[in-house]
Amino acid sequence: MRKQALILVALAAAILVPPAMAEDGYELWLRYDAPEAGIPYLPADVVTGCTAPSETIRKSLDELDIAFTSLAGEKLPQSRTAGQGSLILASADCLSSLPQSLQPDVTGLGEDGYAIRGVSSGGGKAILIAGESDVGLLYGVFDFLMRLSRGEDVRGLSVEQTPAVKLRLLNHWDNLDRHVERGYAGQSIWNWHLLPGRVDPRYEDYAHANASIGINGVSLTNVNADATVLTPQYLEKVTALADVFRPYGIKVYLTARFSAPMELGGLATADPLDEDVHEWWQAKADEIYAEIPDFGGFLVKANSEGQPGPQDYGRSHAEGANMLADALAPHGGVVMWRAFVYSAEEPEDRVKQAYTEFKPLDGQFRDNVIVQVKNGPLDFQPREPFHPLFGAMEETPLALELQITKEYLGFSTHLAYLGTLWKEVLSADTYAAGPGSTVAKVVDGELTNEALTAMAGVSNVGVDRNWTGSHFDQANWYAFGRLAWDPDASANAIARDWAALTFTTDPDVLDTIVAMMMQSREAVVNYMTPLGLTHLMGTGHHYGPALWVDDLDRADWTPYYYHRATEDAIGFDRTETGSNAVAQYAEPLREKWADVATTPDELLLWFHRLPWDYEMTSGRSLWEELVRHYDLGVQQAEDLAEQWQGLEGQIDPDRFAHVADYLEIQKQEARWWRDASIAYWQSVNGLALPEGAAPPTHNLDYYKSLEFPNAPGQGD
Ligand code: GCV
Repeated sequence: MRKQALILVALAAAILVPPAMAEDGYELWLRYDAPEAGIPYLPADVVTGCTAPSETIRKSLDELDIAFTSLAGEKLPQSRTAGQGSLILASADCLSSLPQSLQPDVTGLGEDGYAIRGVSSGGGKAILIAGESDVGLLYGVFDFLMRLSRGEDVRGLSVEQTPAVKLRLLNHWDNLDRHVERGYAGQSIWNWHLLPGRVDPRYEDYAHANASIGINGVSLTNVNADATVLTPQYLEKVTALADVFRPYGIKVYLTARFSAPMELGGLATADPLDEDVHEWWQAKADEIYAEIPDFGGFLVKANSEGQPGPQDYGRSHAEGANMLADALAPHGGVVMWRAFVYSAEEPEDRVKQAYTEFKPLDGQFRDNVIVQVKNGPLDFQPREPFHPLFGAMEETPLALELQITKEYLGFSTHLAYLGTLWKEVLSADTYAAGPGSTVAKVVDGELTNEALTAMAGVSNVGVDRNWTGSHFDQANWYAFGRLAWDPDASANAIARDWAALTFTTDPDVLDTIVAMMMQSREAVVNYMTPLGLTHLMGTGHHYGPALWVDDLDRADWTPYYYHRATEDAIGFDRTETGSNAVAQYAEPLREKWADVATTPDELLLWFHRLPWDYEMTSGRSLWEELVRHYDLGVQQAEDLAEQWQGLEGQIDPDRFAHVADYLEIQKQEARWWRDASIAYWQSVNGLALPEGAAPPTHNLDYYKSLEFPNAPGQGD
C-alpha cells in the first residue's frame, strides 16, 4: 500500500513539475547563465538616484532582476541609501536622491555613453554605473551584467564607453505580407495584420536584445518599398511598435517609396521640385511626428533595381534626398539615402556606377541627409574591395551598410562569422587623407569631421524560435551591434564574448568555437568565390553555384558578366585597359591594384583578367591555385563539422544537434560549390585537373539541371 502511494506521489510529481526547458536559442546572448566558476561578485543591493524612475530606468532595474535571478538565484534587494557593496545607478535625470558625495559627474559621457567604476560608499566599496542619459545607463547595466555573466571580476572595473557612431540601425527588408527579402529565419516578426490590437511580447524581447548591444534604430520595412506603410492605417501599427521600442532607446525609421505622393496622394507627379509634392511629404512628416515624436526618419532606395526616384523626373539623387530632408528637418529626422544604384541600361562597369553618380553630388546634400553605402561596390559578396565612395566624399556624411543576413554567404545554414569580413572593411585604408584614413574613420566621422554618423545592418531576424535561423547567425547580429558601437573592437574578442554568453564560459570549448568562427568566412570565400571571383550564385534566389549563366535580360545579373571566363583567360579587367575602376581609389591603392604583381591574391580576378597559366606568387598556375582554394574551402568546411563534433556533451543537446545538422549541410554544399565550379571551368578552359585533385562528383549537366524554385528569401 505504502509502495503504491509512493508511486502515485511520484507520478503526480512527474505530471505537475514541468521538465526543465531545453535551450532553444530564444534567449540569445542574454541567457545570464552563471559562469563555470560562479559569479565573482554579488552586489549587496541596488540603489538608484531617481525619485521618479523613467521607463528606461525601470527597464534597467528589471534587467538586474532578470539577470540576478538567473545568475545568483535571487533578485538584488533595492535600497534607498547606498552602502558598502551597493550597485548604484545614476544618470543626469536620476541623481537627486543620492548623497552629494556619490553624485557622479556624468557630463562628457555623450548621449549614449556610460561609465562603470568602483566608488567608496558606506565605509567600503560600491560599484557605480552612470550614464549621461537614461539610455546610456541602460547600456551600462547591460555591459555590467554581460561581464558578470562571462565570469569577469567586475570589482576593479573602470570603464568609460561612448559609441563611435551615432545612429546604429538594423534595416529590415520585411514586406507588409511578412515575406522577408533575403530572410532565412522564417517570416517577418512584424505581424502587421494584427497590429496594433495585438502587440506580440516578442517585439519587446527584440528591442531588449538590440539595446543590449547598443542598437538605437530600426528601419521596419523593405527598401523595395511599399507606400502602404505610410497610410494612416499602417502608421497606427508603426506607432505601436515605436511605443514598445522607446524605453529601450530605439527609434523607428520607415522606407519611403519615392512615388508615394502619386500612389497615396493622387498627385500627377512625384517630382521632388514640384511644390505639391513637397507639401505632400511635409504633411506626411507632420502626421508621423504627431504620433511618433521621436520618429527617426526615412531610408530610401531610389532609381535602383526598378524603384522610383528623382531621376524619373530628370532630378539628381541630391534633389530627391533634400526634398525629403526638408520635410523631416523641422522634427529633427534624417534621410538615409542609399548609394546602391546601378542601371540596366548603363554600359559602365556596374561596380563603378555608384561612385560616378554620387561623387559629383558631394556637398550638395542637406545636413540631415546621410548617404548609405554598402561595404563593397557590388553587393555584399563573400569578398569585395571596400566601396570607393569611402574617402571620396569630403563634404557628405556616409553611413556604412552591412548585410547581417547572409544572402551570398550560404543563407542561414552555412557558418560564416561576419565579424572578420566587417573588420576587413573597417580597417581598410582608403588613403583619402594619407595613410591611416581607414573606412572606420570615415564612418565614425573622424576623417571629415562629420557629426552625423551611422552604420546599418540588414537584419537576419525572423520568427524562427532562435531568431536568426541558425544559432551561429546570432553572432552576426551581436557583432554588428558591437562594431557599430566600436569599429575598432576586435572580431576575435567579439566572437569570444558572444560564445561565452551564448554557449559556455569553459575556456577550452571557447577556444574551439572562436577558432571555428574566425576561419569560417574565409572557408566560404574559398569554396564559393576564391581569388577575387564574385557573384557566381544562382539567379534570383542566389542559392548555390550557377557560374554558367550568361543569358539574362540584365547582363550585370549574370555570373558570366563578372568572371568573363574563356578558353584563354578569366577575370574582369578593371585597370586602364579595361573598365578602369581602379581609378576610383586614391593613390597608392590605385597603382597597387592596377598592377597585377602588387594586387593581393584575394582580389586578383576582381581587378585583372589573366591567362589560366598565369604564374602566381606561390609558383602554381592560376588554374592550379584556383583548384587548391576550392579544395581548401571544402577541407575547412569539413574541419568545422569535425571541430563541432568534438564538443559533443559540452553544449546542450538541442543546440548541439541543430548546429551539427547545419554544419553537415554546409559540408555538402561546399563540395557542391567546388565540384560545380571546377566542372564549369574545365568545360571552358579544357584543362586537366592538377595532380591529386579529385574529379567533380557529377558532370556539368547535372549541376546545371538543379533548380530551386522555392529557395527562401527571394525578391519580387
Ligand atoms: C532589397 C541585392 C539583393 C536585393 C536587395 C538589393 C538592395 O540586389 O539581391 O534583394 O533589395 O540588393 O540592397 O537594395
